[in-house]
Amino acid sequence: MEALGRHLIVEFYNCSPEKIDDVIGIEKSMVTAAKKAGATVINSTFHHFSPFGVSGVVVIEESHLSIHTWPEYRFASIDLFTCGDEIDPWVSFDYLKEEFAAEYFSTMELQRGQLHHLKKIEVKAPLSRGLQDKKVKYNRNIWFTERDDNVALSLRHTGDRLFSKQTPYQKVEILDTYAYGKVLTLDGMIMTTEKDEYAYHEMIAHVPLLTHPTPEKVLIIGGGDGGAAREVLRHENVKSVDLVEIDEVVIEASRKYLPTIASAFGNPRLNVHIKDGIEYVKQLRDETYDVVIIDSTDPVGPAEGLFKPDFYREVYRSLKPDGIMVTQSESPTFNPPVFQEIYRTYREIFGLNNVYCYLAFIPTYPSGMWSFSYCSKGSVHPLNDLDDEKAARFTNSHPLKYYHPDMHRAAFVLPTFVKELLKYEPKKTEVVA
Ligand code: SPD
Repeated sequence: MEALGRHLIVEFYNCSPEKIDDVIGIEKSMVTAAKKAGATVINSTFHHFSPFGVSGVVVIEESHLSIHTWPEYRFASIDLFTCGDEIDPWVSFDYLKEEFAAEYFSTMELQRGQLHHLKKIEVKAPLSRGLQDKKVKYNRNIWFTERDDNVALSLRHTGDRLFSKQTPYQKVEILDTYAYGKVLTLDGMIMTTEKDEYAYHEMIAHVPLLTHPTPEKVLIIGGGDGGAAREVLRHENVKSVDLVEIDEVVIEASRKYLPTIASAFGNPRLNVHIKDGIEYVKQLRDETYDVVIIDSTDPVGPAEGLFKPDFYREVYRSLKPDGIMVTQSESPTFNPPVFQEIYRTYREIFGLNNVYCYLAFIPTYPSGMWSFSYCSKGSVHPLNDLDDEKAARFTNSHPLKYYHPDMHRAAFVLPTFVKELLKYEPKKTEVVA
């Protein structure tokens, strides 16, 4: 060879869109491609971007292999740069062409470090305490990223997908992350993680259940991971919980991979209905429930209808006269217009003075600051009706990690900017029904 290395610049067209959007599969293929070519893998770093696309690099002792994919164009752009006579980048090329099911391609081969331009000098190796003799450990660095146009949150994971299924409603996945344990994602959005789920589930459940005087019948819309049901069922006065989840795969995956969150399934007080929550509430008799909890996903995809006024009117109707509805109401920091619109809708239905906002800190949700709404049909007040002693007794007799009566009260103390957002009243023409 007349150069230090060879560099193939590869364009793969008409690839399988699924394959080139699968960060875990791509990392495996790129690492295998490197090994097949005879290279020694040192490190791999791969990121998936929502909604689509993967970027990644495999660092090899003999240079690198890198990839950037555009599943929406069925296109993958790949660099295969190898040094030394023993490594053949064309072996990697052939393998990857098959792996990504590329229908056609273009390539260009460059000679890197052309020898006739180079003059070798003696470089003294630094003192190294013998480390250079140790076998380099291959270090995988694979990242899940939830991102919108301007903000992203990335979690490093093991690179082994525990569960992945495209259902008629959404893509349900479970990954094993280093910082937050197992994570449930729906369409690439984090729903819950083993390490921080308690904040969300304790706050969505105990705030209404410890202010309602006699919460016996509870409805949960969504919440297929089971975390909200687990918390609700800690209350002994609750006689029955109806959990209405549209996608049974969410329950299946959670039961199998998130058993500590899904521990309520199988409880005789829990009735699971695999149904669309919107249809479920329409057929309810008036004044059925004491507490309704809306544990939905974000207002995109299957949960979109759970953010519409018609749905809340039905929920209102299904509440007993002193009933309470609590919802996850998105982030005031991440998405202020959506947050404002949600509260405007609730006030229209429950009345201006019967809707309260409270906050909790959930590190893996966009911005970390998450809001819940507390909407009272009658006069049950989230603070005036909290019996601190009873709440303290409850807190002390369960292994809670977030909720306690002071936290309950503190959660309703809002930062100035949130108070300002809640003053918003759109002009009639702006109202999106
Ligand atoms: N952006 C994430 C919002 C998710 C709200 N629901 C989560 C379900 C947990 N039980």
